[in-house]
Amino acid sequence: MKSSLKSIKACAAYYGPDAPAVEKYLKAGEKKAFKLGNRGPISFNSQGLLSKDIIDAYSKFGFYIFENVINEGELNDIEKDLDSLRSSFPTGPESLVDSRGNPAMNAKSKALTIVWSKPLGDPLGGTELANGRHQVKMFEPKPSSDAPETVPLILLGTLQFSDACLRTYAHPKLLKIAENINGKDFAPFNEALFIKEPGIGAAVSWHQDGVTHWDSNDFEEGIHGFNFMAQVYGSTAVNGVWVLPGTHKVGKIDIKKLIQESGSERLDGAVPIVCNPGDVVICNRQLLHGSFPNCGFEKRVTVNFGFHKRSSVLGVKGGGIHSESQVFDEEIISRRTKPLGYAIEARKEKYPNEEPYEYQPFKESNESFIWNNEARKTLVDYNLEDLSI
Ligand SMILES: O=C(O)CCC(=O)C(=O)O
Ligand SMILES: [Fe+2]
Repeated sequence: MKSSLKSIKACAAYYGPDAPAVEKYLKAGEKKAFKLGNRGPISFNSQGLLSKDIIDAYSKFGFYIFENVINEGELNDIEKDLDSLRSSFPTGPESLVDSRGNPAMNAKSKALTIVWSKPLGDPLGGTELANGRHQVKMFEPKPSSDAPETVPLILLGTLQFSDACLRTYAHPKLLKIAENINGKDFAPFNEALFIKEPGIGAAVSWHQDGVTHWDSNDFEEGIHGFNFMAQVYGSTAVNGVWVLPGTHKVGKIDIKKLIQESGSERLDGAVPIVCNPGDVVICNRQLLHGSFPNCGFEKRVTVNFGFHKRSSVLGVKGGGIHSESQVFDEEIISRRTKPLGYAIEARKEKYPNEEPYEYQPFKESNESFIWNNEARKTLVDYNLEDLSI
């Protein structure tokens, strides 16, 4: 694990009189994170079930770090795609062209594809966006004078923009984990990139992800699903997601009150998710989490993709955050699952010697997929039907 000491100091300096408190908080959080005991390689027992110690740690803390999941070759492919994608981003929120004047990667998208921010800003905190779940605005440090006016923070609908991310989406061990946690008929959620470039990357204010099931009679710790967070460049106390362990079990949290009790946005008891490149986190969507603006020297890009229990989405009226609110019936879920079929085929093509994941619902419905240009076209705007709960 790379030491983030230099970045911690540089980051703290952005906080003026709070600098010593920030430095202390980041260092202590990092230390605590390593002591939790919720990281290690993916491991299944002889019956193919996820090891009990992993399930227990995931349930106890609400997140677990699978080490060394994405190998170097696969990471290189993702990095290449991210670089080329980044170079074809629009020049700003209102623009349809990239920096060379060519149509931007999302010029034809109807769905929302990029969430922008001012550099080191917190675009969601304290707003009504995303159902007001980001209750408090984080401190927004002043970026250097040569920072761009706006920076991308989130890219949505990743699978239509990157073949490498599409293939990672079908990683057989990760899908096996999804099956262990959410059942063989697990359903998709959404896919996104979180982009935090050094010196400019914006904050994602403290929040819990779920919006639909907090008052359900069937409320339980897994009802809003989970996200996989694959780390391309690693993640640190400075640029990574912070979580408050165990909060996925307690229901909806009054974040303003917690911040008041902690005396600042640096919540007592929170820890950063610290990862090497290639590590993949499983993070319960109910866990209280967020990330500070990236005032350090290392970039973070998270390849995010989530899964639900089928019972959490079937017949449920969507939360309206990632897609227009509508009741998710069998047909919508089946349509929204097709990208997984293409992803499995795309992965088979690239890694013919790997045992592919067999998704039970495709087997039952006799559905088969071919990954080609026709299929690629069907992915355009597929995220209009994200199963947002
Ligand atoms: O990556 C981040 O900074 C935030 C991630 C997040 O909020 C999520 O995955 O739900
Ligand atoms: Fe989140």
